[in-house]
Amino acid sequence: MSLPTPAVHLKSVAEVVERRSVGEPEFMQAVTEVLESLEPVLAEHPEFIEAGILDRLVEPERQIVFRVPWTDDSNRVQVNRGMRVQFNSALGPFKGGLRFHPSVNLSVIKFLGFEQIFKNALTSQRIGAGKGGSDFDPRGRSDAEVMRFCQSFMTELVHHIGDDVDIPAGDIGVGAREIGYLFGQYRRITKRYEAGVLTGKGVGWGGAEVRTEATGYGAVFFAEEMLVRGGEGIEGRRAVVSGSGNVATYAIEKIQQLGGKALTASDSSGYVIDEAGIDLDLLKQVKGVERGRISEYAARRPGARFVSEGSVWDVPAELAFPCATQNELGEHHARRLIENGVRAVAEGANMPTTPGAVELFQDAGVLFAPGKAANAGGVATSALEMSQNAARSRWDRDKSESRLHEIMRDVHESAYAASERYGRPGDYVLGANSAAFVTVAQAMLEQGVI
Ligand code: NDP
Ligand code: 2IT
Repeated sequence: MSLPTPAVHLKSVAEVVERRSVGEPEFMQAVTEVLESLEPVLAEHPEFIEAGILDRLVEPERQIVFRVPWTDDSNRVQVNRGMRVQFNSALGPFKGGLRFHPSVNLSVIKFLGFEQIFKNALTSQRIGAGKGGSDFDPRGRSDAEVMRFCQSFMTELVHHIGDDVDIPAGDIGVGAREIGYLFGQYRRITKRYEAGVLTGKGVGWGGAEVRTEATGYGAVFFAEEMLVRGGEGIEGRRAVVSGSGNVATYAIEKIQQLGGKALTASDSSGYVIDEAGIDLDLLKQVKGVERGRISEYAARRPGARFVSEGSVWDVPAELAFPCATQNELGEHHARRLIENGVRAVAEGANMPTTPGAVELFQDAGVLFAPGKAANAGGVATSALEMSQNAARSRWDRDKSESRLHEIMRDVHESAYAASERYGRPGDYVLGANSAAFVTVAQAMLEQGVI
């Protein structure tokens, strides 16, 4: 029997995913973007077509959806939906974050889980891929409510995770506080101090140094690598950053440490522009400690302005770091950034740039780093946390950050090398997708049809 050509094969995989993904636009978007990169890879590796690698890769190994009942501070019963999508474990146990946000549904978690396969492969850390979360909205909830929610969520999730099985971590709405409550409940139910079952733990009880900072720092390291190839750098450059959570905060910190000027931060209510450069202590206080709105930053900072209309992408800058959420940077934003002379865009968030906007950047010669490469520093440092937990050891800050830096250099190098190999040097979308795919596909091939 003759094999279909790569183009025919890719089309048939896309058709199956489309048929199975009714009502899952984010998942379809993430799959389509990857499939569009793979024709030259399949031309080189017909054995991947023969083994049905892609047919299997687009279907999660397992999906768990469950009820999360809890009582609020007024003693009213609340019910949320919890889920965990265990997407692929060819390279190691399932690994990926948990997102608590009202917009969470299966399409969002599947897109994130699918992206995670490629991201985790790029880190070379021997981790498979999963993602989970809930439509629970932590905003405005007391610590006690968040704790009860996390305990209820873990009471079901405990059956599906383990340090060799599936290792969740944070994402939107899930940080050190939530990981602490989740770990406490896991420990209580299992009667085991299985430190490596969750990452992003407090540094005093098993968390890795620099895990909190790793995603944002890593995205800036990746941007620096792209710029340095062309004899440029971060120093002296104006940068726009969206978001004001974990990733955005530490992207801003690293931009400043490298001599750049981060001018903006945002949340779902609007953005602030601060021509003097964002005051990080104030940002951390307002968003991290007080869990307030970004407008409060401008209210307390002379010279800064809060803008509720438009977006950070209206602000002229040479570097752009989307660090909030998916599809937050569309074509009209891309045009504006290009008109204003943007040189590099690195995705701290997952899939923040729409496909049309990516194309505009690439056509305009703007360096563009997709999230699965640029934000891989977070999960890579999670894997370092797992190794430290397994060895009952603890690395200091310097070692942790230099290892992160090294990993981001390697991720950049392998994405660049694959972009050259498959004919479009500097196309990091092609490079990241193809390098990661070859790694996962080879492992799946060698492990048989499962
Ligand atoms: P946080 O919850 O710490 O911060 C999220 C930020 O994005 C907040 O400023 C939030 O604003 C804003 N935001 C969230 N949803 C929306 C929305 N629908 N519209 C507008 N703004 C929104 O999350 P993280 O910083 O951890 O995550 C940010 C992005 O980075 C996500 O795409 C995540 O998947 C990705 N990522 C995170 C990693 C990590 O280690 N944490 C690793 C790799 C990627 P508001 O306060 O108003 O809700
Ligand atoms: O999207 C991501 O890579 C994360 N939210 C981090 C996952 C992890 O396991 O550290």
